Amino acid sequence: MDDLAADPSHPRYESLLKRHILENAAKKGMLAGSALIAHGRGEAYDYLIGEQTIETAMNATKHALYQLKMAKHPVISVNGNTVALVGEDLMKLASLLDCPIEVNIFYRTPERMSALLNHLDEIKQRLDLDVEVLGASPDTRIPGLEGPRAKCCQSGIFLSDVILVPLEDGDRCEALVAMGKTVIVVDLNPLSRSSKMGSITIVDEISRVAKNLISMFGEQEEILEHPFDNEKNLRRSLNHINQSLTEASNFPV
Ligand code: PTJ
Repeated sequence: MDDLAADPSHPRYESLLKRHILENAAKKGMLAGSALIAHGRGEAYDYLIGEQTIETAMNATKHALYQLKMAKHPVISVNGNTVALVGEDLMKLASLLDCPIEVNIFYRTPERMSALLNHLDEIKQRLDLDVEVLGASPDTRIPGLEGPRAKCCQSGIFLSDVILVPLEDGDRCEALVAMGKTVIVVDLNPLSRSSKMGSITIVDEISRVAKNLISMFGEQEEILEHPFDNEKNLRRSLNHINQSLTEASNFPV
């Protein structure tokens, strides 16, 4: 990012870079009006977990990867923030999983859809990836949802048995679960409706999650505790936040 004023030696460089990437994506028409608000909320929770992949997040990530690899029809659903921040890594992950990636946005406009599809297409050409990018022509709907946010593709989201949906809206997450899918949520807020609704919730920043999924892809799988208990894992994530705050405030327990 050559036009970012901050120097890489700045202690908050990573955070400044992400904001800069989102600012540029907004200028290209890729983002929803509230995208930066959503990012800010994520940043606040990231502070609380220490801007790191905590143990519970790694546990959820391992389960998520296992489910994605075992799936008959895995799919990666992406929205504006996700394409801007980790479009490239999620395209690489889709290539490893040999699954489609579907642009499916909450605040749907034709202009945003084409900006996002063009961005992913540019990545596909540049990296020479054989990934099917869906979303341009939705041909069915997610049952139980009203309006344009229900639109999706039959061969992508609709058919999928396991779906990775970073930064998803709680309502849509609930509707996907009701369709019988294994829904993998990535959300820094362990208290959000999506986090609670998901089958596997990864309480971590999407850039770290994407890197972890890619780096663990070829590794020998560990024996995992089955089935995954999302509620318990979320409680453990909240406990991590509680403990960090207690330590930071030096409050006697
Ligand atoms: O592109 P669209 O139209 O689909 O809209 C995307 C947004 C994100 C604007 C939309 O889905 C939205 O308003 O989301 P919410 O309801 O604000 O929820 C976003 C959740 O993602 C919040 O709970 C944040 O804590 C979390 N979040 C934000 N940034 C990150 C994140 N989680 C992981 N990594 C992040 N970088």
